[in-house]
Amino acid sequence: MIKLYYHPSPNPAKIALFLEEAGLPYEMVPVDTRKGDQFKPDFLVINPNAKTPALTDGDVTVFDSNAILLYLAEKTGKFLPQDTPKARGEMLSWLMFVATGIGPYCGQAVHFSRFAPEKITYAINRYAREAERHWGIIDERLKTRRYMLGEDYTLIDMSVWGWATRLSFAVGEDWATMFPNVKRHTDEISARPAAQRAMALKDQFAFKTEVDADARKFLFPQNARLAG
Ligand SMILES: N[C@@H](CCC(=O)N[C@@H](CS)C(=O)NCC(=O)O)C(=O)O
Repeated sequence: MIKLYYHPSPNPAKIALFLEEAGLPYEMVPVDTRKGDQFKPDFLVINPNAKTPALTDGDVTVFDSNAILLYLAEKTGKFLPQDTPKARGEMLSWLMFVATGIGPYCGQAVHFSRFAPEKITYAINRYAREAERHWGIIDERLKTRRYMLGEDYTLIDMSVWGWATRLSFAVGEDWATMFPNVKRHTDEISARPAAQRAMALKDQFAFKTEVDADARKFLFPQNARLAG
């Protein structure tokens, strides 16, 4: 049985969506990152990077959301583009674009605007504008295509959807006006029954919601070095 190490946040959401879309049986294992579960020795064996999501499938262990999407797509043969070098090159480019651009810039935009102990105008602007620039590229692509790779719904759409559902948090309330094609794409995916089931996963466990002083210690352990 596949085990999904899950927290209700953007990167694990992509994997829950894939598992639900593919109809793969799986067990959700809660990792409450606001309570420090990501640093428990048993979890660090699965993901030495101490982040969610991670997945085990028998004796296979995979961590990092986009690696997991590719693993599941290759395992099932589902939600992949055509098996040609051209289509595979396109798929890999967009998967890495999400992994190295969308995810990190949205994450840092949220961090500096909402969680950093000091409001640093330069950092807030740098990450917010870069997050916007990356979403602008996705929006432009979706202007002429129903899905990221064309007419077929693939793992790339699921990868984009993870952070798209948190865009108001990452780039602000007017995200839908700024990125109307992303809005159309996100709404279409969110309405799918599999996405509804993926979004309901968080209700199976009482995850901590407060980002209080204890949670900050686990989420931003490097802040301890600021004290001295
Ligand atoms: N590159 C990783 C990033 C994973 C990540 O940052 N996960 C967040 C949730 S979206 C997390 O576990 N945060 C808790 C922490 O940083 O301690 C991926 O795509 O899976």
